[in-house]
Amino acid sequence: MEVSEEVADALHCGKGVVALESTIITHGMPFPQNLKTALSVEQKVRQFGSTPATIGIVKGKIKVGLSNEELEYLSDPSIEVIKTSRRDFPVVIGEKLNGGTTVSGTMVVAHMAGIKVFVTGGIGGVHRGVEQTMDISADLTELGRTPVVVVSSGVKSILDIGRTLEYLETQGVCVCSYGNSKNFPAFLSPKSGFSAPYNINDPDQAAKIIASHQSLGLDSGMLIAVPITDTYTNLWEEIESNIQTALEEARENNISGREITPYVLSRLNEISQGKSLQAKNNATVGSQIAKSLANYVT
Ligand code: PSU
Ligand code: MN
Repeated sequence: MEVSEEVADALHCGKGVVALESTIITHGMPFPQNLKTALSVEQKVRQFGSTPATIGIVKGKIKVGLSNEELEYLSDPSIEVIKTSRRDFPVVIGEKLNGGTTVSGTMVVAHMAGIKVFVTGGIGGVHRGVEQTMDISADLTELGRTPVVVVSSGVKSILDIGRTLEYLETQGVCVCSYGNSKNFPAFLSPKSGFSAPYNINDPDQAAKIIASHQSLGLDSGMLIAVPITDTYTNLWEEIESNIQTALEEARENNISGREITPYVLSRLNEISQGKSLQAKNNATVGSQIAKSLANYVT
């Protein structure tokens, strides 16, 4: 594992550090939007007082704090990159391949590096049709076993949101909505029809709760769900019908396993616009939380 100088310094000085994933770059968005979004998310983290640490794997080396050149390299659609969750590390590292780390993969590395807060757009969840496929994202079990706080928008509506929340409860994950309501957000809507068990109102309250989570030594993670703040909400109904179409298409084309999330998302252009907006909004909140946590813990 190689930690960049900037990130190592920030960790050493007890500054706020925010981990960022790279699957969103390698398997989440088309070029050049992927690179642009990655850079502007890092910029947001800096603007609100913490240090960004984008995590990924370059030629078998785990990087904590990818340089701009490395970000450019991984963004290039012509190079081969493996979508890397916990299960994929042995092969990606052993065979010296490139890896875009998912939420699960990024949590594994963030924890190794001592980073407590991780910001992303949306996490994986229980897929619709789980009764047939048993497709439950490794992100959920990772949240159950790795003590990292994940700040994300609500779960995408390509997933089964109710079952995702049930599964997080089973895994012992503390789930909190962020802002002024207990509504658990869906990715492009402030409401999913489900409630989060807890609500957090500001960075200081988040830091206080995270600090007590840490002092108890619970091995599980936490999920802080930030609702959308913008006007994409009105795309909601249109997106729902597009999701149905994309899921049917995926079934007809026998797309399953780790290919399903990137496939369905690539069929939904509206989500792609919402995505960079959400990532930036979450980066703002996550940076403030990490900064506040740094003060709290010292
Ligand atoms: N949700 C998105 N965009 C993404 C992902 C999820 O809106 O790019 C990625 C994240 O990296 C997440 C992963 O961890 O997909 C989940 O994949 P799966 O459903 O195969 O577990
Ligand atoms: Mn899956």
